[in-house]
Amino acid sequence: MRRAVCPGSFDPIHNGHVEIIARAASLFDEVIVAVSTNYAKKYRFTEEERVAIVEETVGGLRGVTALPMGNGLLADFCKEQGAEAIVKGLRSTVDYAYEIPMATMNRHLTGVETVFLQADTRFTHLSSSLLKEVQVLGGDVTEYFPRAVMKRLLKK
Ligand code: COD
Repeated sequence: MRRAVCPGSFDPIHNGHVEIIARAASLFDEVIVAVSTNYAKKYRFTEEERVAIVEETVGGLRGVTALPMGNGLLADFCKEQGAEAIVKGLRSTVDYAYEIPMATMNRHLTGVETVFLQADTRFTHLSSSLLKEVQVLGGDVTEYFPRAVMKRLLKK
């Protein structure tokens, strides 16, 4: 049984995330989407809401579940969950430069490997923060969010 973790803040999950999670699900038997919370940061959605939205959006994919991760170490979470790999999406060389030290540190901490999937070109310009900003200012972001997310964003 090959198990991987897709970690992130997912505040909220967008179609770039969904695409990476779906590809991870085709490579691994089980994928845990780990919803992380840095207690020093402000979020649009609570951790509980983010987990519920992720579950509603990708919980129907084979082998995919969502779990809260709090503010603990990702490497420890992976060990606790028996995951051998972390799967992340890379949008650009900026992401690459940011991710490599974390991947190296996570491997040092518990031996967990990081697998990088290149982001689909339809989504390389997306981040949750950019999308939230555009949505709050009245821009149309419907093509970038799953329907369940759009519904909740409009309610906020
Ligand atoms: N297309 C494809 N993939 C994307 C896109 C996109 N447009 N945008 C983001 N992604 C992928 C990336 O792989 C990203 O890592 C993941 O989706 C989640 O994205 P975000 O923005 O929700 O997540 P971040 O960057 O806020 O998440 C950072 C982590 C929570 C993964 C990181 O801070 C972490 O590991 N925290 C735990 C504490 C820890 O262990 N720290 C020490 C690290 S060595």
